[in-house]
Amino acid sequence: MGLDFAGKTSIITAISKKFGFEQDILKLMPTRRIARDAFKFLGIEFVRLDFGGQLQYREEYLKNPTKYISGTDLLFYVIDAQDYDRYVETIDYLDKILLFLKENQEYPPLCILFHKFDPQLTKEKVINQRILTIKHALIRYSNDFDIFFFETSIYDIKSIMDAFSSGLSLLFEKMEMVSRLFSRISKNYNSIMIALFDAKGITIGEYYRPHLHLVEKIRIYDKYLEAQKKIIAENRTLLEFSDKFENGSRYSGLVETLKFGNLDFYLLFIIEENEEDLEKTVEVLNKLESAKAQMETLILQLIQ
Ligand SMILES: Nc1nc2c(ncn2[C@@H]2O[C@H](COP(=O)(O)OP(=O)(O)O)[C@@H](O)[C@H]2O)c(=O)[nH]1
Ligand SMILES: [Mg+2]
Repeated sequence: MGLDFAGKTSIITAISKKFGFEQDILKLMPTRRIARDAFKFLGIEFVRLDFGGQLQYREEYLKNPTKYISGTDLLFYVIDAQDYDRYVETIDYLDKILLFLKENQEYPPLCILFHKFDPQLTKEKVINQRILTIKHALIRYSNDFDIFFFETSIYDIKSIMDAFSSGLSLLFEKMEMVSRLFSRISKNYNSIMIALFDAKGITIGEYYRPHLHLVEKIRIYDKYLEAQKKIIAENRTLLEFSDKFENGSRYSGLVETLKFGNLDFYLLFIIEENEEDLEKTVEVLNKLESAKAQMETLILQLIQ
């Protein structure tokens, strides 16, 4: 939910069509009332509703909230972070939605997305201060709701997938075990990143080396998307690649498919390249095989 023009439909489009979605977004028309679609995650079917945000629709939802809002398991509220003039209006709408939920004693986790926080804006003082001000204002809801904040942009698909995955992870208690396992594994391998994605690119768990820069994260994720595409197109189960960061240091990556029944998962593993001794890098990647058994056990627990 969110005001019209906040970017809700763009976000959903980006999530569902990770590959080449830019084209679709240019053609988007304002959403009429509610657009529904369904997707499966960890074997469970979810219905996703995109609430058109024009005033007339907002009024209608709020007039009949039991019909439209009741039964929500997870709420993503999208704010156009660039549109300062509508901050008051958007908080007012969120206020009314939460008031209804509270009166109805429904407390779905709430993910608030400060959207259109485009990569070139991340270091700009004004927008950061404004966002911080709203966060302070919204904290008052946290007595009643579990609130999570995200900064997102369609120009950083990773930021959108992170927000969406984090939201979903709140509905699966065991999911955090995956990230914990990765964090443990990372200690043995001097790894930069370990992640597990489902076939749609939703993150099941991930570990990043602390202080990894945003540009490096985005670069790795783009490389990953490329690799996943190739794996699917060429019907492979494993792909290794090598690339360098802007500062020139090299890294090696590996993407491996894990299959459970009809569910596919992708394991991504990124380590620093040992340029003097490439054998070492290969060795580490091979050693990873031994950690796979633990991972598979965990995934099985998740999808049961
Ligand atoms: N700069 C920028 N523009 C965006 C972003 N996401 C969406 N937009 C644009 O915002 C406008 C409204 O998007 P739309 O998804 O239709 O908004 P909705 O009404 O909330 O569904 C469109 O022109 C999009 O191209 C973003 O992350 N950054
Ligand atoms: Mg829309």
